[in-house]
Amino acid sequence: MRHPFRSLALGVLGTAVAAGALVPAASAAPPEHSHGHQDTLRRQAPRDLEIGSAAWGQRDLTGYDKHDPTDYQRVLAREFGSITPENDMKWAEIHPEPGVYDFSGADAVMDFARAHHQEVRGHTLLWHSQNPQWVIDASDDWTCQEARDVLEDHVRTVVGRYAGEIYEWDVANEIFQDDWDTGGVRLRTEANPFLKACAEDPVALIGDTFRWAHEVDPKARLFLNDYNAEGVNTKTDAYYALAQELLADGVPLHGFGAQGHLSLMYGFDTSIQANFERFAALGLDVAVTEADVRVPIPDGQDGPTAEQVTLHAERHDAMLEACLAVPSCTSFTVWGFPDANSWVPDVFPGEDWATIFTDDFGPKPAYHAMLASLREATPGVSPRSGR
Ligand code: 9MR
Repeated sequence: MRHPFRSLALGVLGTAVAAGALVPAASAAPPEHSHGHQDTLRRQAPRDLEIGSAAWGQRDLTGYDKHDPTDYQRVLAREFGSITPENDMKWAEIHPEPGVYDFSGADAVMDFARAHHQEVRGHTLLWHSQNPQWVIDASDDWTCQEARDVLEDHVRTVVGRYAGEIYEWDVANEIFQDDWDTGGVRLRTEANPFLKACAEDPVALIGDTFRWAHEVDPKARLFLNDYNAEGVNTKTDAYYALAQELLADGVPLHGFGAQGHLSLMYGFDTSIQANFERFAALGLDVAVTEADVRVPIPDGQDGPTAEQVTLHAERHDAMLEACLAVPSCTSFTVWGFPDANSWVPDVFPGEDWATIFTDDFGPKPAYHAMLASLREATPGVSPRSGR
């Protein structure tokens, strides 16, 4: 079903980009809410949908002073009802040495979120990337039991520390390879040190990781999460089969997250709603967990073109609308802001402008398109489900 609010969102967009071929540095301030409050994403979100952003506690939130917040902190508090620690809960940050945990960055996120009545999405417990050197070195010789012991201690310690305060956890992140990897779409039993040690039965390890997390934090909703997982494709087919297998085995799996890292270099897969619906039909929550839309900007081009700005907004909005259209979609998170804070320019030379705020914290047309879609979805009262 097509979301009825799409045309309204595009109407807002049309106005926003009509001003010129290239984008103004900062778009106009958001319109005032009818009750005199500033209209914000979190205020307009339906009651059963969190609108979130990634934030890097260690970099951007330590030393937070409520009497003297940075511009970044002000926007993070104002606009978002949920925060995902961009790096602070990853192994390399939180568990830098064997038996040594460093909670400083994660605690900074939790403290900020508490101060602003925000939810926190935990990220992440089982991943092939951003593991500390000691894990990489030790894993060469791990038996499966040794890998399990290390992982279990980590999961119980990290999830346990924040038990009751994290509404969703990306338990397993990017555990499937892509089409284009050697061997095609299959579990990452080479790149992921834990799955590698337990390559004989990686699904058992994945299931137990969810079980450990659930034991120490029974309230948290536990997710699988991946990129290139928006539409119906070979990777999401593999996730769908895995989800069925885990559920049949009684594993406390509660959700499927599509990261939503898009680029204007590629087309947009419109099957995201259909994909979400099939996971929802398994009884799972779904979420867009890391949305951003990269814009290719050739050398010498001064910012995105008007057409790129329109597409950047449309794709953010299309992901949000797919989420709004599926009652089981519980959160929509953008992967940080503004562009100066984004991971994109470091990793994709020639691509930029991926986030929804300009570097001086002006909301881009993508922000206005999202706000319009949320506004139409009735603030505070979800029209989507009876939950
Ligand atoms: O945004 C994160 C960046 O700061 C880190 O350097 C990077 C390390 O791999 O991870 C980025 O976040 C990733 C997320 O944790 C998982 N999905 C892909 C994200 C972008 O790489």
